[in-house]
Amino acid sequence: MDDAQRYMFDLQGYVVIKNVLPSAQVTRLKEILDELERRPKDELPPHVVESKPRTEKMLYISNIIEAAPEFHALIDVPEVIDVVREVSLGLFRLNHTYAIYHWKDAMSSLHMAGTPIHPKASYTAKNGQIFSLLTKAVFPIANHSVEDGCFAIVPGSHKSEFARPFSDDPLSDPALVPVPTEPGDAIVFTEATTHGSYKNVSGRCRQSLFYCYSVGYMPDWTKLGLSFSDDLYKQVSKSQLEILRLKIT
Ligand SMILES: O=C(O)CCC(=O)C(=O)O
Repeated sequence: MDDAQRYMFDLQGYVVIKNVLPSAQVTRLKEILDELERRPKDELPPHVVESKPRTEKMLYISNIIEAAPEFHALIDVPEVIDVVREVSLGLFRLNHTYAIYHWKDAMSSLHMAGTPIHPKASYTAKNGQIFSLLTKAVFPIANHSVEDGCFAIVPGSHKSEFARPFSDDPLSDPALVPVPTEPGDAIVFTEATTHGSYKNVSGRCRQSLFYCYSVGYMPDWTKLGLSFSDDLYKQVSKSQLEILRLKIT
């Protein structure tokens, strides 16, 4: 990270990195997401699961990385890894991945905060160093304007000393700010920050990919079926494998 990124990440809990994916790559990822959206639940590729019931507002697909080799390239986007490496003190792994489709009226509820401390998503900054137990990269693939119900965050809430006095409804929190972005950008944030989304009022489908990097010794989050298959470990490059690997030694 450069000095400005480090300052912003610590102050706000996130940074936006512009243009990390070329448009041809985004177009291809969108084609695959569109195709997956049309498939019945039981015809998804192996290891890819609709782990929350699909509603008319939202579709959540776990292990999206297993859907096609095109998703492997997002494991080690250099600008993202640069942030993740620093805020994980060099000891990190890609822990899980998923995709979310948000249709009209969809909204992601608010969750996480500096208080209470979450055992899998805490944040510390001390003596010029940052340690974030879980750090996520959001890759907007389609429609991330405020009207589309873009990602939203309460800047600084990863350091809050007081529990959030508002409900999990994003509309209830006066400190929530939208983070509109373009396909090809990345938002990298510490999971300890209170986050969710705005409401999709445009009716355009917002598509997002989430690549979630934990401290290196944290096992896969098997909740919501989030885990890597042996097949994936065989398909990725050596350096990507090093990013996926559980660092128990
Ligand atoms: O809608 C969003 O971008 C937020 C999703 C989210 O908070 C999550 O998956 O944990």
